[in-house]
Amino acid sequence: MDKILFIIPPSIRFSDFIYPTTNARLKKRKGRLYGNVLADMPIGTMSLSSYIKKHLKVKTKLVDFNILINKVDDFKHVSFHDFFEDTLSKQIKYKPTVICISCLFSPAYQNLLTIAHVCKEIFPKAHILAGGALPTNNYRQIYAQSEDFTGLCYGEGEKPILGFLQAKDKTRFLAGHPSWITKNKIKAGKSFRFDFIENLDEIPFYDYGLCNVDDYSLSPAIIAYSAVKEKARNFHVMTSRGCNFHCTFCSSHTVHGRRLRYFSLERVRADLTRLVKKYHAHTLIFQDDHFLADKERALKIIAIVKELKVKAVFQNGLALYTLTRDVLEALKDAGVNHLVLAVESGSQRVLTQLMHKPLTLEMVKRVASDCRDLGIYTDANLIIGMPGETKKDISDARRFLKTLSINWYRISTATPLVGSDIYKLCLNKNYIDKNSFENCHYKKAVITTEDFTPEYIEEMQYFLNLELNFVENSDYRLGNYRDALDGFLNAIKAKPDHAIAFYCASRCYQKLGKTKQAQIYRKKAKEIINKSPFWKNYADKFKISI
Ligand code: B12
Repeated sequence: MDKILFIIPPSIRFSDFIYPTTNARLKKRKGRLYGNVLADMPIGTMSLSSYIKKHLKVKTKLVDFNILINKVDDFKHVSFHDFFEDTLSKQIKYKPTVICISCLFSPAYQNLLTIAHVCKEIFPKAHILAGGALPTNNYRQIYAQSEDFTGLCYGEGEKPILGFLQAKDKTRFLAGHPSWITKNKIKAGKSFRFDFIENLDEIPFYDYGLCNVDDYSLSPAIIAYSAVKEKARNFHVMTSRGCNFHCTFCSSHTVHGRRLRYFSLERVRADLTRLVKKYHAHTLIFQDDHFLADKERALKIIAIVKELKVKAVFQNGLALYTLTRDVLEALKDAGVNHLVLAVESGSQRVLTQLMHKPLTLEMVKRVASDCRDLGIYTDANLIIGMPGETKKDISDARRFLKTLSINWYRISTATPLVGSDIYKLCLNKNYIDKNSFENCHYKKAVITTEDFTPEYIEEMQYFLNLELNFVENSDYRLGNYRDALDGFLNAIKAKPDHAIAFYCASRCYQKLGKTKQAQIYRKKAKEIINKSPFWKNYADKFKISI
């Protein structure tokens, strides 16, 4: 019987973990600061495990290094290599015959290679396989740098991995299967194809048993959702695969294709019910790339959520053109009071010509005001620094975004993900260094064009954050001083020297009639601005004089 060990590499580079930058969500442990890693339940791995178990008698185990590094209070290892070796040789009493590394994120690239190497030394007889967005797109580079892999999977892995496990002659099977990438096939100039499951119902209920549920409330992405107070017992679900849009910054289609495939509604009902009734889920976190692709189906799923009286979060940002008033009302009615909106840019030219999004600024305005009207809190995702974007585009976007009633903006720098259209464009135009893909985590700008430098984009990213979320905060503008204040106090919690947040909080206290508090916060803002050239610079830029 095969013993399979699933491994998720840390999705952060060692240097960023040990020496985190200020915008990389710092986390305090025993007084030290480490890079914070988001760790959601790994749906791909849980799906592979349940699919294999449906067909074969195997044992499976998961080591999710994101969870392990989040749990450590004081990281004593000198490198991730040392940490992987220690964990896999001493702490995990499991001798696998097949090791499956799942690597979705670009910054995990070196960790993938290191883990494979450590595994080869500790378990020399085991087959080492890998799949996910990185192996699918970077297989040439991986094989150029590593001798440790038996095979890399192109796209989704359920059918390829089952075939591999069933095969008596593994080498022959790998040679003949279109989704398995091997060194020999690359040398022979072969190309690779997806081997998808068309009817997703063939995949059994995900193997949630691989995960310790409590571990996944340590740092899931919903920590950032102010409207979801209960962060424990959240379960990640995905009711469809694929996305039919052509957003130039996305790489998801390289793994899942553009055609949508679905779980049937009966299956969705059965799985969600099981999660709520048997697993006591408080929150269901939908990870679908395009949940609203089929509106009727989406409305039925929302009705199931309502029936189950469970919280639902749509983490990936819902496509605005599908958020008609009736959909928003159904979401609100089902208890959804916080949405992430995939606005991406406030410039029509950037949206249409550079991002290829079928979205108009009128739609953005309408959805933002409908949400405000219905009492749904909105976070909008924005990307700045797309190849081709000009300084004028950024200032047009600013002007428009300041008129919206979005509660909070999450501003990222454009990142050329491997497999995305902008990656190819940036390489062709020499806008990026070919090895910079490992830095692609939306916190750091890496693109240089005729119009801007990465430094300019990072500066604008922070400036826009201060302008849209603080100085020109929509809740403040609309007289919701209590809500605005909550946002500013949260910012102070995360960054205790945030002079602009102190200043904005003082304005709210003043409006709320709490003059004493207003004075205290104003005084604090003044102290910080006088002490810190960093904050003095921003105070000057926003013409704040105290
Ligand atoms: C959920 C999700 C997250 C979760 C985390 C997921 C997790 N497990 O921890 C959260 C919300 C935290 C997240 C955050 C981010 N994400 Co994200 N995320 C996703 C999303 C939407 C779904 C992932 C998923 O569950 N897929 C469904 C399962 C079924 O697919 P899968 O995991 O790929 O697994 C299948 C195959 O890959 C393959 N496979 C996988 N492993 C293996 C192993 C073997 C051996 C084999 C044979 C096969 C195999 O088979 C699996 C089953 O079919 C994907 C897009 C997508 N649709 O995949 C983006 C995606 C992975 N994210 C992406 C990005 C960029 C980010 C962010 C940087 C975004 C940001 N603005 O900050 C952050 C950074 C996260 C971090 N490093 O800390 C990119 C990654 C591209 C890249 N090269 O880096 C993707 C591809 C989306 C995109 N825009 O292109 N993300």
